[in-house]
Amino acid sequence: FKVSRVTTSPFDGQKPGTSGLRKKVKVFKQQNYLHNFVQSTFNALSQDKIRGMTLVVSGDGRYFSKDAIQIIIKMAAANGVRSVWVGQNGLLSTPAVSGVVRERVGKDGTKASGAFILTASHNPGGPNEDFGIKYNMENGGPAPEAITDKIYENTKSIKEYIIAEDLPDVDISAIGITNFTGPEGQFDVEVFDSASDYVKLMKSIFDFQSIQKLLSSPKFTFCYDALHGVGGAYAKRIFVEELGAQESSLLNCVPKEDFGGGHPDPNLTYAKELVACMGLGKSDAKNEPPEFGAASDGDADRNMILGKRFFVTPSDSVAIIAANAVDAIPYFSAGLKGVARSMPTSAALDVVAKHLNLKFFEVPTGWKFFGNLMDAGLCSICGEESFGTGSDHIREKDGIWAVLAWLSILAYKNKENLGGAKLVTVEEIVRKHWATYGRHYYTRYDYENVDAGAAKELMAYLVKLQSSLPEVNKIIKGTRSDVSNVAKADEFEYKDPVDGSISKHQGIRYMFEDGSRLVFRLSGTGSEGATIRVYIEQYEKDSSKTGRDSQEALGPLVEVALKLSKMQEFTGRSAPTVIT
Ligand code: VG1
Ligand code: CO
Repeated sequence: FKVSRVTTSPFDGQKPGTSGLRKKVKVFKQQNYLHNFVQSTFNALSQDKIRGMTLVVSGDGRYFSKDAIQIIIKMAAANGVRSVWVGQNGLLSTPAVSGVVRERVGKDGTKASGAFILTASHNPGGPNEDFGIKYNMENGGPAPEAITDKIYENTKSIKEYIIAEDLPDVDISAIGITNFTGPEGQFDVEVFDSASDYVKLMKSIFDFQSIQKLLSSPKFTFCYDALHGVGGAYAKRIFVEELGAQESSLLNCVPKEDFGGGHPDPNLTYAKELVACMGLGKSDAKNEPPEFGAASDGDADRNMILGKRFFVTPSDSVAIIAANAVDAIPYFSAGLKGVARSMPTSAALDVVAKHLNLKFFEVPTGWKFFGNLMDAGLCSICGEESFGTGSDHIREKDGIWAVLAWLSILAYKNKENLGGAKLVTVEEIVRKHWATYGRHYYTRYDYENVDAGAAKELMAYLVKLQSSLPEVNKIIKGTRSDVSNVAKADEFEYKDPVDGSISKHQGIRYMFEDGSRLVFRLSGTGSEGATIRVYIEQYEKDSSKTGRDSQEALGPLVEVALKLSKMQEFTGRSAPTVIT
């Protein structure tokens, strides 16, 4: 093949957000739009990193992925990459990509040193929906801000990109290696099975035998919903073939380019089928719901955990996994190095860390901040309130890992019960956890697609208000006398304990005297308008009061949050679009 230089000019707004660049497919389909971003990424990495490297390119299989993969292969060839690794049909979950970068050994002992992940995660897919792309580094984790800032700078001044235009399209549906020769020598594309490496990794972490005993026991019933995301490419292999679950326990496990027209976000609003199957919400299910249910998002890095008629908040989930990991999961049997959560995530994990005397970190939203801690051996388990849970086995959050972690805990607690005794349920595990550690009532209100200007004004108003506590407390007392005073407020700023880098403007926090918290931030993953997120949290230590309905318990704080932020005045919205 030849290398062609193509003249181009910059596009506005190619700034990677919380997790890469996400835009409408129509935007990505503009001539040179994807090319500019890919070249800007190559230019942000050092030349000697790219020359001869092995690059992973795959994603959740959403609409436009196949075209994008061919474009990136041609650009990689021209930029001096030695090999491109592609999951069959372009499918690799985000956690699987991270695992492949870290663990997979190719022919002649080659290892990958970077990846383009093609996904807009939980955002819908299809010709009128979203596409996304992000770059991960040689540790398997998302590029740090220093790199994403550089990429963005490059997109603003790009004048040309290079591409092997005459390279034929590679058949990514067939496993195998295709060789090419370019001006600088060999280039090849290897298509490999999307699941094998990931399955192997999971088997090295969990005790599959004990999970298998649980899953194949007639007393235990199970349901997993991939929401037509890439999780489906792993579910059958892991849950059915390896662990003996019934095939009928898998819902929506055929990956689709448009996720069946749905919103592949595993929460109580969007995972409707699973929610009904588990007997939650307005369900008229005739059958007895399964003991355990779970869902993952488009790229299978998020998870939702449900018990029979019972929802486990993601903030509780990570705390409960951390509290039980050493006993229930072989990978952690030597102990945890530390735990971490994102700032808006509830403090349930903090309490566990304190009890177990573990190192603890609070980082800004987005997985990239956990990676440094893990690379430095400071953190084993971490999570976010946004249905993200994971560990240092990779450098991304991991939906199926979280499901296996819960199954491990259930298997451990029920070791003796599979014969005759009643099974310990998900709900009982959670309630017992609350009784031991106290409960963090938690909810998040999302105001999606609000006017970007109005959202900015609201945030600016809150930043200003935050600096005057007497003013804040006057508003609170005028709204609800039963809500305690704010003791401290700030705009969250993070100093990475490993490399000392500083991330500013990471959300506004109001911390109350009784341990309650209100957090406001703008989403960095949307593709249109702005999304305001309000995070509401209240701690209850008294074990006689940990059984209340969460929305009811949080009612007064919610009222205060809306009043403090003048939500309706700024946005015109009287209600959020999604509550989780
Ligand atoms: C959201 C979540 C954040 C998560 C990010 C990526 O970001 O709040 O916790 O890490 O999505 O998840 P934001 O900026 O919109 O609040 V995923 O599954 O979209 O890669
Ligand atoms: Co995701």
